[in-house]
Amino acid sequence: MGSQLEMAMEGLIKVFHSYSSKEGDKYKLSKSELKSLLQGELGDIMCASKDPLVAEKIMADLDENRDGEVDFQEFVVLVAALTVACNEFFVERLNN
Ligand SMILES: [Ca+2]
Ligand SMILES: [Ca+2]
Repeated sequence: MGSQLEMAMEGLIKVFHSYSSKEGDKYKLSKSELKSLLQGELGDIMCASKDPLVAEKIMADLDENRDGEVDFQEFVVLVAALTVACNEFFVERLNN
């Protein structure tokens, strides 16, 4: 039995691979794989954004090495940024 953090990390890895293995390179998210991950796993955040091109923008931001796909290392940058944003929201609510 892992700790809560270990289970969270394992969950992150599992989610990434369940989407990245659908087509092409098994270890990278293509644009359509990234889109279905965002819609399937981050639906609330995606709905909050009214921008129809948000997936394209996220893709362009994340793809550091410009190979047209998002690998795990690039993906965790997104998760870390979103987690920081959620934490700020959480802390704000605690203090009010
Ligand atoms: Ca893939
Ligand atoms: Ca890339």
